[in-house]
Amino acid sequence: MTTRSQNLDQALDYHLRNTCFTTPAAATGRDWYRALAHVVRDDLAGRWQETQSTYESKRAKQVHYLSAEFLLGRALSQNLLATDLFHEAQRTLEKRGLVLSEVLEGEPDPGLGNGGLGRLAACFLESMATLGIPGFGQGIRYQYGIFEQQIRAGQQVEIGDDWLRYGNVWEVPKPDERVTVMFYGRTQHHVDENGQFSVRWVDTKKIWGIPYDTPVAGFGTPHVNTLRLWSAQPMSAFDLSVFNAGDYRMAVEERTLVEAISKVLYPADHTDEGKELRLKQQVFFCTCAVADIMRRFDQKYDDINDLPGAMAIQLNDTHPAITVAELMRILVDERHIPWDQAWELTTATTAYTNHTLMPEALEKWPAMMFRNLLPRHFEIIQEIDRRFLRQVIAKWPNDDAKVSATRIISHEPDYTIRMAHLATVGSHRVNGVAALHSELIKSTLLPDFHDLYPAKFVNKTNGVTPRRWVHGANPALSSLITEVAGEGWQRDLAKVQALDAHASDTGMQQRIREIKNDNKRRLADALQRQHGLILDHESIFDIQIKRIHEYKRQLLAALYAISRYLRIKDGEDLPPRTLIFGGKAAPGYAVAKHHIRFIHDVSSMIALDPAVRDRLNVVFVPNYNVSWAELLIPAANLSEQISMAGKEASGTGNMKFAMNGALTIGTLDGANVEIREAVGEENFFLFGHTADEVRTLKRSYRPSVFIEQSPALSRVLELVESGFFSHHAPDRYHGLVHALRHEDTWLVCADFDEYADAQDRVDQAWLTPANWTCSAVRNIARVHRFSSDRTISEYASEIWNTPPVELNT
Ligand code: 26Q
Repeated sequence: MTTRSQNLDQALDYHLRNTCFTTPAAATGRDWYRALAHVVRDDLAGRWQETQSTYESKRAKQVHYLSAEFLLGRALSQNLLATDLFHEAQRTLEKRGLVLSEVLEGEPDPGLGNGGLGRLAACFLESMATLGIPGFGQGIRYQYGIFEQQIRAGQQVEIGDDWLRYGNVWEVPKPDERVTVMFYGRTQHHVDENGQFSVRWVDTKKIWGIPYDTPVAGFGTPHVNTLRLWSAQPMSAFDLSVFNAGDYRMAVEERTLVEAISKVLYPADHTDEGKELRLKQQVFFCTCAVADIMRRFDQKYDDINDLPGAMAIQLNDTHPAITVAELMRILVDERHIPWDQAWELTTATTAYTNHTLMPEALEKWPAMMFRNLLPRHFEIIQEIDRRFLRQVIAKWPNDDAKVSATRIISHEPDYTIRMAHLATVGSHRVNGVAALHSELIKSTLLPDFHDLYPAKFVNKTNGVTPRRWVHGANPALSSLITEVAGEGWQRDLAKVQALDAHASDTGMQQRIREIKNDNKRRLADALQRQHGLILDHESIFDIQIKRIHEYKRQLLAALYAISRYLRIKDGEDLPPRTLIFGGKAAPGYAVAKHHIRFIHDVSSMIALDPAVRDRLNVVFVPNYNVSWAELLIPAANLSEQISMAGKEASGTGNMKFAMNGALTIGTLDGANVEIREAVGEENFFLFGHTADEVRTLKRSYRPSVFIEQSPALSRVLELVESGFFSHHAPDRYHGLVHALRHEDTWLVCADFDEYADAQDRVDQAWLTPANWTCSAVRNIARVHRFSSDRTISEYASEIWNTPPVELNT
């Protein structure tokens, strides 16, 4: 009889020789990674096929989650856990003198997303697989993911992320399922012999969409779902019959233009530049997804009225909103369904999630650009708009202001298509991603739409997968939870509540502190190895990791660090802190890049001061990504969630930190509100103006009022102005201080003193370790609601109507 471990060892040997074409003696680290990944892939293959054929044979309703971003993170470790091969792999490699954790680092971190929205999509796919819901991700197979961030002389430098360089073990190309995508051309309007009006879209430019499938393994279940990412390819390879050298060059250039569509992820979050290539990306993957969905539908159904019962389409923000027009085009033009019926089917199938209230992130396409690229879709949107405005006028007769506020194709100041309006009108549900955010959508972002269709608007508070963010990232905590709560908590996070009763036990507290300290050492080791950074693991690890954005207020934390520096210089006895930042700035976002430089300059000056550096260390972790998050979050004592209230739709890092026993310092923004309710206000450091107060204050805000009231903030601003942090360029931060004194759009000055007070409460709490650790345990035990399983169950029952499917095994 062979054991699983003998099998694994043999399989590893097999792939090393026959997939990597090497030998155990000659294999590189990357060879071992590739061989092990193939072993796990083989283990998934049968279950993947079984899952997909069961979904088909049962005609189970499918969810297609359309997203321009899937920020997956590394797969091997998660797939080892899902297949229950992790410990076998560890033992097998150990016998060969290798360390699994090192082999796992041979995998590139696929960064096909910018931040929260993309990572949420990845958590959702994993939860759908774990819950046995027939979920499909549909997106773009970017050849280049989010840029690699390097720091040179304190400043961000972007390097292209050629993540497919060494191949991708997990993806399976499906060229037989390629689809045609059309752009440009013109429309022809006909009346056929039966008097039937019809439209043809002709003279189009056609390209291929080639699907690549990645397995998404459920945890503790045989279900394996599919993420399907589309790659753009020209229809014809260049024409070899062309002898003319100029034509040959043009044919090659043509190929480059087509391939550009899936070449690179736009590295911006919350800014819409209205670039044609991005519009093409969106059209490309929506067209592919809709064709794929209709092909799957046609295989099992022949009555088009069954569509909403067979398929659900979830739009991850407005990036896939063109789907509404494309589905209408297919139904009306290609299947000759009457408009009203087609509209019923489209809206009953589609739902839209909004992820941001930031005005600059709301997508608006110039109407002329759109009409040129998609003449037929433009006509369809005009017709949707015309019919929608009839409803607006019926509700608000003679109200031109309502018409211009709500119309999909806006006329003022210029002709643009407002994608949030299209998505809202074209969906049967519109959801926000935290309770506060969903209220703000109704009251401020889309109030007229809410008046028209109140029942459309719902809330689905975000969640994160405990498999990656606790079980995978924090194995020591995972073992402790299993000891206390029993097996199975990974699939039923509510079980973790069992820890709450032990929050005051000294034994439990000792264990929790040891785990946290080990995680802090693990992080410190990695930072020393990779960046030469030295961290004091006995200090408070105070971490702010997220995209660099003014509304997220990294600047508030940096200014506070300066205040702390001054207090330590003054001889105050403050507990040692390590303030850790990580995050990328959009390459075109000059202010955010300036903030990165500021953090580095502050960090350097503090590090130069022997009187302070043992008590305060400011660290910037370069190239923050999912892999770094997995090291940083389990090591945090304090989680910084300090956005200006009303601006962070939800946040999901906040949830990951709390699950790993960090306490939060935060504003009443996004999901912070619900996290604080869940953990108890005594276990959360609250500060700052509320969203309502922000609105009122902003009417007549003068930052100088707050600066004058605050000796601490005044000193900080004066020191920055003095050029102390940039000796060789003393005016480097004059603009930054000037903006704070005279504008302060993000209320950094107004919230500074309350933030500093909250930080004082953090210090006080830290000085009583029993109380701190008790709060940490309460956080771990009480945030089970923020599992993405809970979120997905709500989407499934309240939006999609997709029950779990049992496999016939
Ligand atoms: C749009 C047009 C052109 C270029 C870029 C964009 C663009 C790209 C990404 C606009 C927005 C985004 C990303 C938004 C985002 O990540 N929002 C976050 O979503 C999370 C998941 O719901 C929330 O937790 C965060 O609060 C929210 O900021």
